[in-house]
Amino acid sequence: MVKKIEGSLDGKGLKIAIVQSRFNDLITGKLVEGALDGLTRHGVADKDIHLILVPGSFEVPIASKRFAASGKFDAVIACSAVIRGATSHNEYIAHEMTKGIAQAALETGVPIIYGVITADTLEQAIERSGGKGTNKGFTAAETAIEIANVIKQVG
Ligand code: INI
Repeated sequence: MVKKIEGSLDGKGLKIAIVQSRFNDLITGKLVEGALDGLTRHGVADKDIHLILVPGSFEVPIASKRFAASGKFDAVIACSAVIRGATSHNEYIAHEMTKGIAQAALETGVPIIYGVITADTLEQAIERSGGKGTNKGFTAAETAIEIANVIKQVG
C-alpha cells in the first residue's frame, strides 16, 4: 500500500517567523497583511507569530537564516518586493535574495517560504499583493503551514 504524506492546512501550534523588507513597503506591508490573514485563518495563534523587519531584499536571507536556525520556528516566510528600475541593479538583488533564501532553507532544514514579488512595474506588484485577486503573502502563509506539517510528519 502506498504511504501518502500530505501536509494539512491546520496551523494550530505552529510557530512562524515573517521577515519583511522595508524597501517597497507599500507592497511588502500588503504581503505581510496577507500572510497574517492566511496564518490566523488557519489557526496559527498571534503569540506564535514573530514579525522581523529588515532594510531590503538583500538582507532577507541573513535574517531568515538566523530565525530558521534558532530552532524556535516551524517555518519562516520572506516577504519582499523587487521592482525593475532604470538599471539592472534589481536583477542582482533579486538573484542574490532568491539564492540566499534557498540556501538558508536547505542549510537549516527549516522551510523559508518565498513570499516575494519580482515585478516589472509597481502596478504589477500591486496586483500580486492583493490589489487584483491573490495576495502572494496569503498563499505563502498557506504554503508555510502545509510544508511545516509535511516536515513534522517526516520527522
Ligand atoms: N531592495 C528591495 O527590497 N527591492 C528592490 O527593488 C531594491 N532595489 O531594486 O534597489 C532593493 N534594494 C535595496 C537592497 O535590498 C539592500 O537593502 C541595500 O542594497 C543595502 O544592502
